[in-house]
Amino acid sequence: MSGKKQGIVIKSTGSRYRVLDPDGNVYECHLRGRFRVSGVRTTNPVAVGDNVTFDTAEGVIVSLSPRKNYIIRRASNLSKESQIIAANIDQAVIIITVRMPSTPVEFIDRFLATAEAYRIPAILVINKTDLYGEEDMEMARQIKRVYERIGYHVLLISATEDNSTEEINLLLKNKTTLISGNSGVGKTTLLNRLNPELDLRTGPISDYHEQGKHITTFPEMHPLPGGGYVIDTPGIRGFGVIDFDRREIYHFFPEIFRVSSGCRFHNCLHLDEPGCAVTEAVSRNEIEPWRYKSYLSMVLEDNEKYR
Ligand SMILES: Nc1nc2c(ncn2[C@@H]2O[C@H](COP(=O)(O)OP(=O)(O)OP(=O)(O)O)[C@@H](O)[C@H]2O)c(=O)[nH]1
Ligand SMILES: [Mg+2]
Ligand SMILES: [Zn+2]
Repeated sequence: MSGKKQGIVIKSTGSRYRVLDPDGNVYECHLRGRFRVSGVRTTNPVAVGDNVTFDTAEGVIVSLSPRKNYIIRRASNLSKESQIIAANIDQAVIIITVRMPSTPVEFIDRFLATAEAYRIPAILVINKTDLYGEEDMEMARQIKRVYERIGYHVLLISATEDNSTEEINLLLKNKTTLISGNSGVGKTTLLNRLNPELDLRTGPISDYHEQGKHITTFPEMHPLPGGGYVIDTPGIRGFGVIDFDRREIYHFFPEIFRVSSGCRFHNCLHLDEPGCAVTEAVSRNEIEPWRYKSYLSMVLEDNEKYR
């Protein structure tokens, strides 16, 4: 006898799907031949975070509920196919580290701009504070000041220490949160801390390269003990890359957008136009110069190397 159930997709590899039902049972499912989702051509028509109806006996996903949002990444530059990283996300956490490995601020800014473009609220988490010397700590505090001034929530934590994850616990409660950040910053370690039952695999950092090794290979959703879900993602690829229209990028830097209404030209790109309120704000230090630099690099540069 076959029964139909509602569930949420917690893992999607493109051919196999793991589905969690409301009672906490997990089913291995697949899609039947011609399952189509209108609109996007993707390598995985059903993604982590999708709400689905599935047949428990056959392990077949039969229908997909409409999505609130989803994040995509192009499979490769030339390919028209995209991978859906996750669907129905309430917020994103970007984990960065000042040391072991050190995250370039430009990475933070690209990530935050992408989250803005998707209209997904982002929280910045600076991890591994237990490893920081005085200088590293000063850098961490400066990053915190800069991004808090823009309006982001910023936390300093150490995922390996008991007492520093209470605040983040509260922020994640009852929400679906995408966890992103470069390989080795401690995404999976943090999830293990938040839900010790998970016991997920984490990786060593090689001292030589100070880089992680992409231990997590597919996005995967995990329940939190207090309610809510977190989606662990593989390294930098965790967050989708948008094909930004260069004329729109300033919309995704909130502090730049705020002052841009004062620019003389309505189509100002904030490069070197006369009467640009943005470059004036930068010269008065009202906009952090590194943020403006990140903005410039996104407008001027080929996005290729960030894919
Ligand atoms: N000292 C210290 N080490 C940490 C902390 N968080 C993570 N680590 C270590 O950093 C290494 C990498 O952690 P992971 O959790 O595997 O990193 P990840 O971000 O999941 O990496 P990928 O899955 O490759 O994207 C592991 O050896 C962790 O033990 C921390 O707060 N302090
Ligand atoms: Mg990981
Ligand atoms: Zn301007």
